[in-house]
Amino acid sequence: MLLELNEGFQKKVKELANKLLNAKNRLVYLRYHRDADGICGALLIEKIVRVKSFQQNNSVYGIKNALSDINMVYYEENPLMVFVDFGSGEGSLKGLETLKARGIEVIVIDHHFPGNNVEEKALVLNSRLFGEEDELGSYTAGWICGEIAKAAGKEGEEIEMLQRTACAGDKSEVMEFGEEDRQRALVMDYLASYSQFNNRLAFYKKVLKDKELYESLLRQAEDGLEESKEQIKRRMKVVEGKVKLYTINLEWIGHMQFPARGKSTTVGFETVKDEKEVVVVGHWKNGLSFRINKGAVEKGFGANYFIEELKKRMPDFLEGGGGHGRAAALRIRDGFGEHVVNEIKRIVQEE
Ligand SMILES: [Mn+2]
Repeated sequence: MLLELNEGFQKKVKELANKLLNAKNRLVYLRYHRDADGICGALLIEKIVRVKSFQQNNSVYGIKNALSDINMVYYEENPLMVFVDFGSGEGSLKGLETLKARGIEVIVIDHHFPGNNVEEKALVLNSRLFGEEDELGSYTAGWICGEIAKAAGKEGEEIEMLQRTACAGDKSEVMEFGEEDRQRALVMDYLASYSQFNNRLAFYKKVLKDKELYESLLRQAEDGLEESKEQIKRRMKVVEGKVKLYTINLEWIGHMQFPARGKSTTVGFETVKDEKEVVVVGHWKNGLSFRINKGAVEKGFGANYFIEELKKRMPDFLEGGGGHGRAAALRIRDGFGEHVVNEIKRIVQEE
């Protein structure tokens, strides 16, 4: 089953709890990833300290983000930035470095694959930094935020509920969750995909409390998910080779649609994950997303293997991103998604 997190983790949790408790007189500027895990994490941080919150629609924190944020807090004295469920990967290092150069203090709470020496750029609590095992990634950002809230002296069923919802959203087994948690996560993912409205945390809170609104959104989200499942199944193509490779062209899903492309890849993966050795690649014109089952990882076909191979074979096409064994995302030079997918097919088929 799951790995125990060590003492170092607990120490970091406590440190961040204190940092947030002591930030009462600072502007705390919170950015959260646009999915259930990110939203739950943000709601949990908000229990510790008052925040000004913004949804992050991109899982990479680039220099553009950093410059716009620096402008946003330009006249603030000693602001504290908190990133939840994104921002510690390789692609975010330059963004973090830019904030650091400006002297802004940044906390990053994440569980995606961390970039090299990211801890030198910010105060990072990423579950993957506490060992090599891929399962560490199951300690999601929302779950970690719940632990920080508890360490800050907050308690109650709502904290557990938000942690369970975060786990349900990311399909993590760290906490047992039920049907209601799954539904709650679905509603949040659904709302988050309409991110052009720049949803505030207050809005998510309202939806959770307003029964009628919640029920109506849940029905819409369930319908949307059913419909996309059918579409995704129809579009899955299979290549037999050293492992079974399923590809899904997700070009028809816009940037702001539900379910988002990464989650759509998961939807496709769910339908075939029990086969022997399976690699699922969802792709679009400037990116792709890997979901890989245990059998394929054990055979040596983890996401990191594919990414390393692609870097060797077509370095000019890859723009960043990353991941580990079972899940990863890649940004690709605009228009070259199809080429990269063809190379993945080659990798699977060649002798
Ligand atoms: Mn997450």
